[in-house]
Amino acid sequence: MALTLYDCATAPSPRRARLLLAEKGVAHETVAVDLRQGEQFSPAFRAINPHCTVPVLLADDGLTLTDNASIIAWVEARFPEPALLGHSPGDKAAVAHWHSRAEWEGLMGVAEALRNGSPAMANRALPGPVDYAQIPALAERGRQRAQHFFAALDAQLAQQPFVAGAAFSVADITAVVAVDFARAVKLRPLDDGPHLRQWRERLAQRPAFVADAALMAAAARPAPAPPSAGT
Ligand SMILES: N[C@@H](CCC(=O)N[C@@H](CS)C(=O)NCC(=O)O)C(=O)O
Repeated sequence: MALTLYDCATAPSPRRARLLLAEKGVAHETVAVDLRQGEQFSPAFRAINPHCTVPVLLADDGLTLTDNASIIAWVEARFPEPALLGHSPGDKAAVAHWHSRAEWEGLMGVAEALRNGSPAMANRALPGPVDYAQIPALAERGRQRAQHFFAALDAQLAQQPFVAGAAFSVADITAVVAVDFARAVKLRPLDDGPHLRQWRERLAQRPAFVADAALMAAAARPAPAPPSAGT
């Protein structure tokens, strides 16, 4: 089965799907969607995902998954090992709890702060095909929610090596995406969280994260200048 991930190397949500596929070792093609140029609103992309967001995962049998929730559920069912949603009932519950918090308090807190505070996101307070006006008070509330989550995460990581227990899971993926995304609103959770910092350093050594860091660094580099005549 051939899979295609619609991705954007500079955005947090598709990074979750990218890390999931890399941790599972699932081969796939990648199509880059340039969110800064508004490619998500093009007729061609709307035909794939009318919600105008990435990630999207397509399979050549016609399966189209247009958000992380469905991508995670399908990838775990189709490629069960390594299990990233937990093995035992207790593990699954712990992963569900921390994954939901990482998404809702961490990632959404940072997104709320950025999307309601950045002049570049005026009228784009929520992703998707509908424009929503910013609510400036949500920018500060989002920062507070994210900060409280990062403090809780640091306390959690003082007890165990990974966010939801002894094993790496999707909770680690979403939590680390939130931690790294916090830079966008000038939060530095690693400075105040020694356990968070050690966990982040351990994750950085995983092959999936090494590859991902290289990809993001390449995306952040300015495009090389075209060769000038005579050189
Ligand atoms: N619920 C979606 C959210 C996806 C999402 O918000 N993606 C952002 C990138 S981080 C996007 O596509 N934004 C397009 C826009 O802002 O117009 C998921 O997690 O899959």
